[in-house]
Amino acid sequence: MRSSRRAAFWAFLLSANAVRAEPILSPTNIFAPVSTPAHEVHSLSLFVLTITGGIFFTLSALLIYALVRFRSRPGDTAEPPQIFGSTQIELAWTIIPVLLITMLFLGTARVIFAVEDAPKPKAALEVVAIGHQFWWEFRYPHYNVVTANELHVPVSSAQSYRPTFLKLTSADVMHSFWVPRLAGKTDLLPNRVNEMWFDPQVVGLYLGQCAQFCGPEHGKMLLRVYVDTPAAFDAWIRAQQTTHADAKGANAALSVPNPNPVAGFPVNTPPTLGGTNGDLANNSQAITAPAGQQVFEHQACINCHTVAGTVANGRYGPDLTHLMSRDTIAAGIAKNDHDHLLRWITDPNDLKPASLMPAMHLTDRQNEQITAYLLTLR
Ligand code: HEC
Ligand SMILES: [Cu+2]
Repeated sequence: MRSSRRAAFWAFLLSANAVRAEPILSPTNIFAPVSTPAHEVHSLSLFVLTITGGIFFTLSALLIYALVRFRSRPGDTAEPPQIFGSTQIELAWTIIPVLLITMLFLGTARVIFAVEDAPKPKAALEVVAIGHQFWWEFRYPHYNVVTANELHVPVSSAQSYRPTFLKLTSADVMHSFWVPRLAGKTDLLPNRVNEMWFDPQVVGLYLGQCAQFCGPEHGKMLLRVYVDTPAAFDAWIRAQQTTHADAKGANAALSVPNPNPVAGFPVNTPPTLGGTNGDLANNSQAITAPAGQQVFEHQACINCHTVAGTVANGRYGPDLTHLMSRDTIAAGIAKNDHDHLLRWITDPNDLKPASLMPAMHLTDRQNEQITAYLLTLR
């Protein structure tokens, strides 16, 4: 056990030198950059580490030498010779640090300008990232696509250079976007738009984490960036652009049109739009997607969530239009499958205490029905 842990430790240290060594030990390994800004930050950090490490070892060696060489010996009672000033030493310990600081300054300034002032090519993909307590919203303004927590971007190879440029802002408090293998951190601030970019060169999944304490569930605000081949990315965008139909059938009249005149705040109780419905009782018992959609559209769910093409047009929580195209729910904390969805809807606090989605206190049957409906949102 101990030796295997030690082996893992050394393997971790070695990965700093063998950057391209596979497998990557951690999906957030800061020593394995795959995108230009991350490469720049990585090589700068090694440069700074070399200089500061050199200073540390030189000074430690001098200190140890002085301690050993000039230690007090038995019978040695004489005062050591008193030296008052040495122009040579004064000059040396002024000029050498100034040179070192100048090197550090120039190296850092070069990286800052290379990353911050990088021109935005015409082909660049634009994404707006909005931080929420405790999840991420991603908007693709040119494609009219909105998704949550799982960002999809195309790979940026020499043949098709397509970097991703993010505009970052926040809906509430400060957050910070950090996917170590792609780029340095960038804060998301309310009432302000920050920018960052990356050009991932390897297809794959890159993990990250909100890097600015933003409340009790900050630690469960994870980030997933999927770098797709250009073809896979286009297919993903096309799939995200489709919308769903409103609840159909006899009961549809209850949810369409939206009975509440105040946009965005439909009432939860269905209005009686005339005509009793024989099917309603039967339908409302079955654990089926249409029954689930009925329940969903008559609960407060639609005040907070959007399902494009239906009455659900809330903006407070993640867009659910293509919920099932995501691998995880609630910002990467749980697998997106039947059981976790059911647990989540029954009581979000079970999976993510202090999450800002309330437990809706529906019946078990209604929760099962809604889950059946959610599973159809592909
Ligand atoms: C008061 C607003 C609100 C209401 C009402 C609400 N939700 Fe949510 N919902 C949220 C928020 C906020 C999140 C994100 C929580 C997080 O990840 O921290 C969320 C997350 C979700 C998720 C996970 C989405 C993802 O991609 O991570 C699902 C599924 C979901 N809600 C379904 C429902 C259903 C079904 C209902 C009705 C029974 C409902 N919600 C009612 C606010 C709400
Ligand atoms: Cu956060």
